[in-house]
Amino acid sequence: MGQFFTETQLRQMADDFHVLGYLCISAALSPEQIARFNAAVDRHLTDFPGDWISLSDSFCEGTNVLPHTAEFDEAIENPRTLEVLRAILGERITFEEFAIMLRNPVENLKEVKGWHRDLVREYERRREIDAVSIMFYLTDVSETDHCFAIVPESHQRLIDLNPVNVPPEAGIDLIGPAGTAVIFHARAIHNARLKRNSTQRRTLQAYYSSRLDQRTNEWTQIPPRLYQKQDPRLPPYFYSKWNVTSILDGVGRRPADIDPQLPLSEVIKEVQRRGKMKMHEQRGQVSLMTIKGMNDAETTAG
Ligand SMILES: O=C(O)CCC(=O)C(=O)O
Repeated sequence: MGQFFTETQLRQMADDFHVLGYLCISAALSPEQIARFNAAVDRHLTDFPGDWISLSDSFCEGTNVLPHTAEFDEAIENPRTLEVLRAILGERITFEEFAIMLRNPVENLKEVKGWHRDLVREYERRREIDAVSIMFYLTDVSETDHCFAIVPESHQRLIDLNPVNVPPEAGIDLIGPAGTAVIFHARAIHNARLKRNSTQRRTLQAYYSSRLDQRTNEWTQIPPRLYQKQDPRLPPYFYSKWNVTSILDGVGRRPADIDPQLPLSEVIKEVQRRGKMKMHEQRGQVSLMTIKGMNDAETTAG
């Protein structure tokens, strides 16, 4: 018996997740948590402008925020959703990464970043993708707001689906009020569907896995405050990967040929550009020039 859900409910949620590749949890955050996280985002925008990366007209992301603030630890450890994540990933669940995402109102809806799988962009390496993400909505996401869209079952039954062949209008929009959480498999094909009259959408996003020997990315530092924490309510290996140096070869890793002096924001943009190129090269229909002109991207494991 969990604290928030019964064993039967947890098993059902885990089963649904394994079949569909995603799960929506309503009221995953209380109104008080939503207000507090929104205030923390406002503070972070003011106090740490250097943590924010603008990746497209709509998309602004706060990366590697944990060394600067403890205000989002509660999202990573949120008891209600951690119970579900434990049912999905088991007791070897480890924290991987965290980011704040802002999706701003935008004129150009074509800048949508496109259907993709997270972590690794090469289609033939899709089976290496083995992580689970949670996205908390800090603002209402209605029919007319930019939303997270997903192709159900594309992590498993439809694993042979290539994101570059998924039509723009495919998939389903996951809308819901502030406080909703979406848990999705990083291998499931997903996208940001941009809407013309959207208000600013704010989300917090974290990734978890059950691998102890490899991290999904090197952008999120896990500070001593977290890895030294002694909290019996947390899973035993939760922050154990703070010093793991083996990083999955993908969009979470600094390429060896990149200038070591390049700021993190530029490294992430370049990694995303290359990831996008790899994804489209496989289709062989998009010229190098076109790809170079694409300025939209995504960061976390995404
Ligand atoms: O902004 C969104 O809804 C899409 C997020 C995304 O693509 C990702 O998490 O990889």
